[in-house]
Amino acid sequence: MSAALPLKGEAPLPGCPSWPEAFAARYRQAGYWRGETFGQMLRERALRHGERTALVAGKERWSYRELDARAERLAAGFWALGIRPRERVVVQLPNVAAFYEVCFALFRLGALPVFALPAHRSAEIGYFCEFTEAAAYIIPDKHAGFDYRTLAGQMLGKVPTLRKVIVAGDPGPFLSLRELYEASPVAPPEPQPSDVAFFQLSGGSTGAPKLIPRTHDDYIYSVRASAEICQLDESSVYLCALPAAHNFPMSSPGSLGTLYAGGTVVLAPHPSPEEAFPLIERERVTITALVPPLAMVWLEAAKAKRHDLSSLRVLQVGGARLSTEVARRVKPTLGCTLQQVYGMAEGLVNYTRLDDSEELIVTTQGRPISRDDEIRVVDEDGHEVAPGEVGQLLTRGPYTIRGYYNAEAHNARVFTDDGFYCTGDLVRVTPEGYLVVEGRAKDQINRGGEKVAAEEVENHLLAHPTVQDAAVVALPDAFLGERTCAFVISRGAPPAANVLTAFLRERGLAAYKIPDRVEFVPAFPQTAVGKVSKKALREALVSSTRNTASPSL
Ligand code: OOB
Repeated sequence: MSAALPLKGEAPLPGCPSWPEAFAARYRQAGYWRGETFGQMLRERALRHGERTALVAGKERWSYRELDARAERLAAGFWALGIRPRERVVVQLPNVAAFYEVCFALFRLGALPVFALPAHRSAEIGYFCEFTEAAAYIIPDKHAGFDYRTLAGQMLGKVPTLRKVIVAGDPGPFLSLRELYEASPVAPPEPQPSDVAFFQLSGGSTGAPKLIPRTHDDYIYSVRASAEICQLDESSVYLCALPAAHNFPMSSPGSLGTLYAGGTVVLAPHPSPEEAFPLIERERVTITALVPPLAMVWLEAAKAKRHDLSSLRVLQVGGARLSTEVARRVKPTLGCTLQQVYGMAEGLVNYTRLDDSEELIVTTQGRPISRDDEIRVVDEDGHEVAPGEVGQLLTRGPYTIRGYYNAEAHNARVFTDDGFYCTGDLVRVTPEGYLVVEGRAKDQINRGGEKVAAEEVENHLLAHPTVQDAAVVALPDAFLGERTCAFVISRGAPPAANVLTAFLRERGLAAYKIPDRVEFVPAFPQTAVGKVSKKALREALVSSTRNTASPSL
């Protein structure tokens, strides 16, 4: 595909709000957006780093040249299948090498991956396929005891736009990824740097997850700047232990930042110390990223000193609030620097810097990547609070989206008229300009970094015939930070709690969204204006659970 023609002068993808031209011009002029696409980036890295190892996954070890060649062949294969630029492709792969060849092939073609997580089931996947009118769905055969081909069969039966299911592994009745290698080379038109490259998923707080359109320009900027902040270079070895498709391990700086810098990405099939520690020792991993509960598990396991973890220079922790006590244990236990990462798939990412004082590192969630990340901290009326006071964080900048995909009404609520994204996070800014996350104004549960939108679970509960009303709230938890509790008003005699949780599973809801606890109540406490008071429900939970051991994971 060497003589590819760029798609010149195409209008932006319909339904994807973009930056006003004055901002785009400023971001280009400042050198943030450099007019590069992910397809070009890999091609250029293959020329520069040819035989260096790009990826290590199980028995696979791919050089930059090999990853590039595979992406090129696969792009031709997707083209031969009839997949065209801008068509959406739901990608649901675990931490396998195929994830990257698939991503880069789609990037090169300008087809748009929708990054589902391996934990998603028919409720989520069906929604992504229908909402994006996906043309294809790419899956593993089996992973963690689940056969994705069964799910794909259901999707084909229900989503009219879905034409192809492609399997990385034993294809069963579908197409194998390997077969796509046999297509003859073609030169489809290549996307523009300002085009949307893919969709990330929002943690969300409403009924349905929102889709986040990220462009080559904006995402490559965040990846490049993140790699610089984390001092990645050709000698860096990044262990991808969290799900590869999540924004944190993908871009902060994650696997894409590592590939940008010419380093090596090592994939862990599971983030447990049993899987990860031997990989750190064998591959001399220098940096990795975890959510707080996993960091706690690693710190405990590292005490046994069964593996040589001395190559590790940076442990990033983010996705949910890390307690200061746990933060303080990282350096003494693992002998490496902790880096707190507070980010969001919508854009803004904050990092503590590697040379910050230990006090800043353990007590704050860092500062933004860019001088042009604009930050506002506002009260409930939208007025800026006094410096150091807690308020909701609003942000705008060179890699923060201006709106979700096809979500006009929702966008009007969560983006200000002048384009700031309302994060729903309650923060304060320290005198050094660092952010501390103090809480949340959005109706979401952060279950150890996995985000659960209360309304989404409530809607599924309401579909059960015995449920008259439902309110899902966060239950504080020493290990996960939060778990979910569903308060339910039943019609007549309440069913057993596990009848409701089984019902949610049957509806195809991802396991991490299934309430950890169900409480039946005769009525909900109300706010002064007659809305359900989730605050009162949370307080009732805290007082009733004090002195009770939390259920195990
Ligand atoms: C990351 O991205 P998302 O989109 O899954 O979740 C974003 C939300 C934030 O709005 C905030 O509520 C929470 O997750 N969060 C944190 C946090 N990092 C994220 N809350 C407290 N402390 C932190 N360090 O989670 C994400 C994306 C890129 C990099 C890192 C995390």
